[in-house]
Amino acid sequence: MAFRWFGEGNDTVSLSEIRQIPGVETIVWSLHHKIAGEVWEKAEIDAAIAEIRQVPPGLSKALDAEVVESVNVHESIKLGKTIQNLPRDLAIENYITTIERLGQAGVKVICYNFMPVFDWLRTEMFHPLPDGSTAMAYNAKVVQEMSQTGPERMIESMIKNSGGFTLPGWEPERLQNFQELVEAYRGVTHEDMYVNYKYFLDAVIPTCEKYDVKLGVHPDDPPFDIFGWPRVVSTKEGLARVLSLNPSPYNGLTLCLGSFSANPHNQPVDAVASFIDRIVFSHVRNIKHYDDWSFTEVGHRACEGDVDTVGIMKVFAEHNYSGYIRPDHGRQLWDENTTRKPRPGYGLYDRALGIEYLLGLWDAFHCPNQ
Ligand code: DNO
Repeated sequence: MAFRWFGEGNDTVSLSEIRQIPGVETIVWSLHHKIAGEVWEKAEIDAAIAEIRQVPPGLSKALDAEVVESVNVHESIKLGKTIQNLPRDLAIENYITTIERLGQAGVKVICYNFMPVFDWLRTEMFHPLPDGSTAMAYNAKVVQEMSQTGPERMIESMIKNSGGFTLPGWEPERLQNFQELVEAYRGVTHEDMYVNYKYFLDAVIPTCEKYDVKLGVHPDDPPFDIFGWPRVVSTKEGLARVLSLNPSPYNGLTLCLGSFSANPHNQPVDAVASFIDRIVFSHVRNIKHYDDWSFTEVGHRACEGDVDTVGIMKVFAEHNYSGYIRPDHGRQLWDENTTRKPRPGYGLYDRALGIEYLLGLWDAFHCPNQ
């Protein structure tokens, strides 16, 4: 069981608090100041891992640093050409060096995504729920309207609603030459994206095998095309296709069930069962759909929303799944929006509650001796 932490000074949750959540063994971390395409320096990696692994005097529970989320893929790789002055092959070379260094430092899984231009997106970060808590939400009408008036409004909206944090995937440097990206994606098809994706995987997977680091692609969030840009990791067929682009077990999935389920046609329990051997990391959470493909995030319990988190954990437990799982996007509870002011979706309380729910299901369904 893992817990995402954004680093000292970049997160309102502390490592000491995470250490006290029963069952958490691994921290999901990243060098959040690194922009896509940049090489991660060995000294920075070692310092980040040492900080996570350090056990305070008098305590004995250690935390690992085996999962990185994310090493972002530069747009030149997705587009198969030089973008923002970075040639694709140089971006890939830098990615390979980063994999090597992370592997040497003991990292086992790297999560990444292959979404064009924008990473995950929501239209509301603090949407009020009926019980007084807040959660992130996606209003399809708002996005539809922005498609007409200009997607750059999405950048303003994400930044304005971020609670003062730089949100992962929404770093200003990444979106600096936004118009160049918009031009570059004009006419790019889903098929083009798969061709470029295969080129990337074939180049990096041998290094993953050599250094024993598994790559896990995060599904598009939300899993459908937005602003006319081709998203290729959105459906069961899309996930299967990505896995078939390179058959190595090191080409895996970060199956985020909340993201995947935002397309109401997707079947999360079936996806876990179908891809279990290639899921290297999973995010388990819940959302509630509205009939126009809008959704709100909700608590992790199955009956709170439309994602069968019980069925999901049953499949993981019955298969004696040995990859990493983390809770995801909690609600903001117990006045934490005013007292602790967390990153949207990444407060302490609801993710801790979520973990205990997921572990309860795991313990109920898991038969280690079978
Ligand atoms: C947001 C996250 C994303 C995710 C990346 C994976 O909360 O789900 O930022 O980490 O898309 O590369």
